[in-house]
Amino acid sequence: MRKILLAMLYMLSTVAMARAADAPIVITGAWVRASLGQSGTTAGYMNIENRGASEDKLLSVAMPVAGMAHLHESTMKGGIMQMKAVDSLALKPGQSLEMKPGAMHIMVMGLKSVLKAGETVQLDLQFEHAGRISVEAEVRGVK
Ligand SMILES: [Cu+2]
Repeated sequence: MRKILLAMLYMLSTVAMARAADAPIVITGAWVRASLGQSGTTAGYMNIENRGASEDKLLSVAMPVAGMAHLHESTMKGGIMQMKAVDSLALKPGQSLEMKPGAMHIMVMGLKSVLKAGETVQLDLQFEHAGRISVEAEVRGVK
């Protein structure tokens, strides 16, 4: 099932490639988890798609309302969830990446204000070739 889905996504992105040659990197569904109490830490998620003809690389992330933001990956090791920092993220032509809880995410630290569900916050992504892309991320409550 997963393989079929991936194949379908690949076909869709190949079709879209011809139409969006001027926007090789497309970010959709960006959201950030609402603050938990006064905690200065949260996480952000999004889908990144490379519709271009060459590889691109996400080099860094930043959030104006936070002191720091890093690419992180969560993995399960012996039943324990672990997180590690990811230096950069390469996306081949036609490749999409879904960030989600328990997988790749943007670790946000040092929040300067409490993030409430329903608000939007800006996320800045720096790509090797596409340059800086800013997106509005929706703040969603903890489920
Ligand atoms: Cu993390």
